[in-house]
Amino acid sequence: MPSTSLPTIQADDEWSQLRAVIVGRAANSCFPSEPLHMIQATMPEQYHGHFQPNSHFPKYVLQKADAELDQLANVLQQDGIKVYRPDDVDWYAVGGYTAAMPRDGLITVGNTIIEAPFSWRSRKREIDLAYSGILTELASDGHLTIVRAPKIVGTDTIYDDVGKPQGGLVDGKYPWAVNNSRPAFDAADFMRFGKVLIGQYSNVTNAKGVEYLRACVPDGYTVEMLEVDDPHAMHIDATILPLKRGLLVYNPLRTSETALRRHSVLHDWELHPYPFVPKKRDSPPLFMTSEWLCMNVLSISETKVVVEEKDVEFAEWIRQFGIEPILLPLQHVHSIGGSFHCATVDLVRDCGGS
Ligand code: ABU
Repeated sequence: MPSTSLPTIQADDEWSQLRAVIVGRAANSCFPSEPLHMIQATMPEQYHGHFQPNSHFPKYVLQKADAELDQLANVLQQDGIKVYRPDDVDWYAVGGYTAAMPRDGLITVGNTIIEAPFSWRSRKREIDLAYSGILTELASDGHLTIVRAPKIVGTDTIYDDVGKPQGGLVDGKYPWAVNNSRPAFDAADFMRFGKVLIGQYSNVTNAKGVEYLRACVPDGYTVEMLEVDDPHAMHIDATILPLKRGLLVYNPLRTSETALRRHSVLHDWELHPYPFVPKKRDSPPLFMTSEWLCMNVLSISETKVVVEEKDVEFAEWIRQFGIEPILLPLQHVHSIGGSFHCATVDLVRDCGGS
């Protein structure tokens, strides 16, 4: 039964029954233009040449991606979930990227929606341009706090030596593509486990960004950082996947049970490494991500999860945990940068007792 009224904004985890959600839009998306060293650090090598100023994704990708997102929105609405869609933006005209990946820019923590202080210059206006309408509408909920990202006045200092190739090991570690001169994070570098958020440092999330997030979350919430072994790290949502309370799947190429057990909230959880290496797909091209996107699912509840229809191996594997996979197409959205988790922001979940 489609629902019309919005319950109070509140989401504390990734798995409780979903009641309201933002579903992104693909129209007019452009390849993000960032300094070469950032593209080298985060994007698949064979596609580096695409990341130029004002370079659209192929038209067929955007058209099919929007059809996929519309279908997702319809399926969720038919399940009684209230769906919000961003405004249309001409990303070419504004030198921006997309409205298809709202998870990167917004995170609901309890009754607070926090806007990410993006490191990418191509994303600085993304929330203003595409989501102001939604945020204004939601602000009429008297219980909601919206924390907008600080505006940068003058030169952004987040990149060192712009234009100069960077890379190579420093003290045995790969340096991240951003420095720590101002707070920066992408919201998709964090997952919610009740009153605890678990995140990762990455090529887009720095130490000041984590401190800033700690200052933004409501009282009683804490932010912990997971040890991840991934020089290309950008977003944690193909590295860990809490499928339901007490059960987490992880990408064993990026993190480990030892690292996860350091977080007391996971102390008594079942932790399962995904045992297969997902198959690579070239068509449509995965311009911006790895094949581990199969883990980037959207949970409707602790027993129902939306999975990409070609990820049959993953879908069958999660059935053993009592989870019913809902198979939907999203491969053209994958081309733009993410799957169901990236393409959505949950606004309301029934999280009592998380
Ligand atoms: N936000 C998508 C992450 C994809 C990946 O880690 O490969």
